[in-house]
Amino acid sequence: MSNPKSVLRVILGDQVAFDVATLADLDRERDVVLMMEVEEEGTYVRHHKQKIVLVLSAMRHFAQALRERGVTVDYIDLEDPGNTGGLTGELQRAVERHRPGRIVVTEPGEWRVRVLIEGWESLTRTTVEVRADDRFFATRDRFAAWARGRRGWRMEYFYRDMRREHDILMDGGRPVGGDWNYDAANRKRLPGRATLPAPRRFAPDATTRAVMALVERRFGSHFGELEEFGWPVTRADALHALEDFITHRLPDFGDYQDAMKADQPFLYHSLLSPALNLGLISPREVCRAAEAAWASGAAPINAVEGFIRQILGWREYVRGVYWTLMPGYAQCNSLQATRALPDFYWTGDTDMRCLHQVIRGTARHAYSHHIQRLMVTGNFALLAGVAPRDIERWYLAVYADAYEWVEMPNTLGMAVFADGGRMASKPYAASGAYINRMSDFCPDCSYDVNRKTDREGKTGRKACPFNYLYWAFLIRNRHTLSGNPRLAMPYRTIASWPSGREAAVLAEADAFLATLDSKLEDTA
Ligand code: FAD
Ligand code: DLZ
Ligand code: SF4
Repeated sequence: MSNPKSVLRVILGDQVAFDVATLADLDRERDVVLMMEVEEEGTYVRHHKQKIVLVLSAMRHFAQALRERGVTVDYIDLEDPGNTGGLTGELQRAVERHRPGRIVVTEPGEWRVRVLIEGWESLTRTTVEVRADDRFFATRDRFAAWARGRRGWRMEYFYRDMRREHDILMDGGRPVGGDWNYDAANRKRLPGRATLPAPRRFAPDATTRAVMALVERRFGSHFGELEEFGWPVTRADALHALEDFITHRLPDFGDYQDAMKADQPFLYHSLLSPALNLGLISPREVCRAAEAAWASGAAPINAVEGFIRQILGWREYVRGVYWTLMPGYAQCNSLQATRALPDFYWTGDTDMRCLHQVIRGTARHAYSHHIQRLMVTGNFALLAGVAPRDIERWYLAVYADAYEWVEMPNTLGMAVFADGGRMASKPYAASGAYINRMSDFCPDCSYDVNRKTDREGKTGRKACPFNYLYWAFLIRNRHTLSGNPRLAMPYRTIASWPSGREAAVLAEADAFLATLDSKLEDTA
């Protein structure tokens, strides 16, 4: 029998928050919360096993927490008989079961799911209310209003507006400490003997262990390992993770934000993105906790401002870029890059130690920090001319924190410059010298970071591929990039080269890139 007054409230996997808009006016007597484990959400890209465990375990814990608060939850298990495997199929079945008066859902984090939801009303003949996701500082409309009429979008100016509007790190109308940005102080290399604080990890409980077994059974061939799973899957765990970061790592976060170290993927980073993106903690409480650490003298301004900028600035900004430019954004390819993703992105099987380190770390933890993503795997894909869609799907598949709204602009805009500069003012292209400066990867690599050409030198090692790939990238994209004032210096360097050098660099790059293609053919 139809129940016209009841509401079916749909909670998606990355909406496991008591304060999500869907639940704002929940009536415990009449309403039903619907949560659906479905095969399709684990396979539309073949997610890292840890990401699937994280989302399903967080969903199961949240359903339990809702039930403990007296809420009726209709929870669809992945292995329930009759599970159709898709969100829409499960919603239709739930509407037949409950015959609600209306359906309420909060806007999803991916365009793909938004399109699904748009079809729900006509499919189910039930009114569907889609609510704005107010877990962010800026609504989509707020970003659109900021972007409207601006010729160039730059995160820095959006961020300053956010600081003012939300009164974070402000002293009246001025930024605390006098500056908006302390980045110049935040590019230190790690001292060789630094003792690193181990971040708090969370041993899987019975619920998580059951999901781990399920994921091995159903998604066993996906990329990644489960042995070191330690992500927070409940709000209580996420709050402990926040406290652990603020106390033990935030004070040094700024100094070593860009540093990399072999076998140390975490350094002073917060590891909070998986919990933030699921909704276990809110960006507001994270920023306020960091601000309080500064106010009490527990952490310096360069660390606290640098950290808050990542969340109040970058995180909000990339979401605005995504929703403003989709769906066309997914197809952008301003540098017309077409190479297939090298196979070693899935295996880590490469002599380039930096890439090996980052990809192996990704397989073990479903995590790598920002500079590893941007300046190692991203930089290589940019220099090698990997097709944007290939590398973008890779980032969406391999990280525990990956959802299109945040992953896609970071990849297409920041890492591979496929959007022609909507996100970043220049490509983040760098030679081996950058990686050598910011890490300890190079001394033990089978390539020589100090050699520029492909022959062996005194060390018996060949030149670092990042070196000639960097110059070949600039030469090949001269037509598109040479007018960019921020690239004037390297183009002046190329102009000063003796004749024949350009051709030699291109030939070296081609010879190296051909080895990647032939490996792909071998595995095809
Ligand atoms: P910290 O270094 O401790 O930073 C604190 C928080 O700031 C993060 O938890 C995150 O919420 C936010 N943040 C930092 N940098 C960014 C950024 N550039 N964009 C948005 N938020 C940011 N982040 C994701 O959450 N999901 C993704 O799928 C994702 N894909 C990325 C792909 C590429 C190619 C690149 C270059 C970056 C990507 N990032 C993504 C941004 C960033 O790398 C991660 O947010 C960060 O590494 C998460 O680790 P952490 O929590 O320890 O971050
Ligand atoms: C990532 C993910 C996975 C693996 N599984 C589910 C699921 O079974 N059910 C669900 O509601 N959500 C899942 N998710 C998260 C969704 O993919 C996410 O909500 C959308 O991509 C929108 O951001
Ligand atoms: Fe990477 Fe080159 Fe350094 Fe090797 S030498 S670790 S390839 S930057």
